[in-house]
Amino acid sequence: MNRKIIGSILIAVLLGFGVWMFFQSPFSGSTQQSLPAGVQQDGVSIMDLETQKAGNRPVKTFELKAKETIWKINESKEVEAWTYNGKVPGEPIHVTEGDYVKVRLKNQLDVPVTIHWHGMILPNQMDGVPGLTQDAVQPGDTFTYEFIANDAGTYWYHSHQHSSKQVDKGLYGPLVIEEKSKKFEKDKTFILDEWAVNQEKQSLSNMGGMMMGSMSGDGEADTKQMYDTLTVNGKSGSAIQPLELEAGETARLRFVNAGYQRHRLVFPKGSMKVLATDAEDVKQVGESINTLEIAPGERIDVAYTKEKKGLEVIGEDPQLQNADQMKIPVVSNGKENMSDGNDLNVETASSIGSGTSKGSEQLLFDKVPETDVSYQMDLSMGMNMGEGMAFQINDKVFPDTPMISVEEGDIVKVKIKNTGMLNHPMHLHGHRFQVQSRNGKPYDAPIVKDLIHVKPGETYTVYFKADNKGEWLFHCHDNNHADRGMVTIVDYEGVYSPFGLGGENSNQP
Ligand SMILES: [Cu+2]
Repeated sequence: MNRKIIGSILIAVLLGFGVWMFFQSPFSGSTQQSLPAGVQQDGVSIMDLETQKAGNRPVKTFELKAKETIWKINESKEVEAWTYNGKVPGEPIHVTEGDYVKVRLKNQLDVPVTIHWHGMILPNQMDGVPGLTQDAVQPGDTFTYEFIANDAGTYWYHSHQHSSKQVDKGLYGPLVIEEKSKKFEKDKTFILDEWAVNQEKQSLSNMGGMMMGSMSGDGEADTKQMYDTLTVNGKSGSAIQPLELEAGETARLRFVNAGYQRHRLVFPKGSMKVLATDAEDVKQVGESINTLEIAPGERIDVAYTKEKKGLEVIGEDPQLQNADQMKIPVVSNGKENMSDGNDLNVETASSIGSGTSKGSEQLLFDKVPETDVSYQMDLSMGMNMGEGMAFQINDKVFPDTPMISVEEGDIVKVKIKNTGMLNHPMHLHGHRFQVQSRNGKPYDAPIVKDLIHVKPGETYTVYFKADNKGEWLFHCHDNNHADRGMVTIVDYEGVYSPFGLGGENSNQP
């Protein structure tokens, strides 16, 4: 072979490698990349699907300004946060069941943002997913979200643009839909999160080797290395605002995990009952637990009774990293001694409620339904040349992951299996699913949710009805994983999305 030919082969190989690298990086810069073919063809645009109308419902209007804020986490820690209305969590949105909600988003940041209404069953074009249900809202622009607050419960909202960064920086807030007649006079929401304050947030690009070396087996190796500070409603340690309750008084406490790490909250024994998970009421089975495990993106409501006078504490399981930073003091008259938050003792976990075994009061299906569509979802980890770790669905990264193709009215079965080493809280937009079995063992009492925490080695079978036409994401809510590929789309036949990834709007779902 002469030199010329060898040279040409070399160039061809390098070019091929370059092209391959290009396609390995789904979200790089302003490169326009196509959604899977089925999403952008056939039938009606999702923008022409029916939206909701206020009619004679009470209209509740809010304005959320996305802006940068220096946020004080406690006396010694502050961060450059991105916020809705200058605080972390963002402006609370509290409405009553049946209200018509209008939220005007004004973007005062210098990056594009959106708002996704996590857990809400709403029209597709209000779902806030850039590149799929809208274009990202550009700096200086506004966008108005409108929907009916149909189903009482605990929800939250967050940006769905480059979420691994934007939600991490504080772009989230609570959305609470109250029942028309409230069951509890006291009602408080606590949003849990974690931050990288004293360290640069590490990238999963260079974490692979390190992580393998320190696998702790709890599926949290990556987040534990990435973050050093835990917060409750944006505050850490002794800066966390106490909950005020009289002895004997019961309150509804709504917990939301806005972070990417699972948390385990311990309550005084016998003080707590779970009321709802992901806005669905659960059965009261008399099982006594004093510990709640909350997955990233998940919501759990409890009824908590302060048993005694004096100080009580609800806090992170002391066995978990940085648990001291996540303690909610419960006080009666504010005179309790808690000058040093570190003196607050958290009881030990005696029994762990996973939130998935109690069963929902209202089921989607009375018995295991006949299915029209079956989808096997294998969650795995891999490496991408030059990109570091990849998080895959059926060995592919988004947007190359196989879609869940449905027709309106279909009953869809999804079997989710985690073959990797990290936890994956899988969240479905615009629908709720019924979790029917875990590791092949059917639940006596199935549970209805929109997020299921699938740990290494676990398999869950869930069912949902395709009754909300559109293009919807089904993805891991550890957005660091979603960012690296663990995303797919529930694609309805007969509709298409007129939007696209990247492009001049830098859409990055
Ligand atoms: Cu994940």
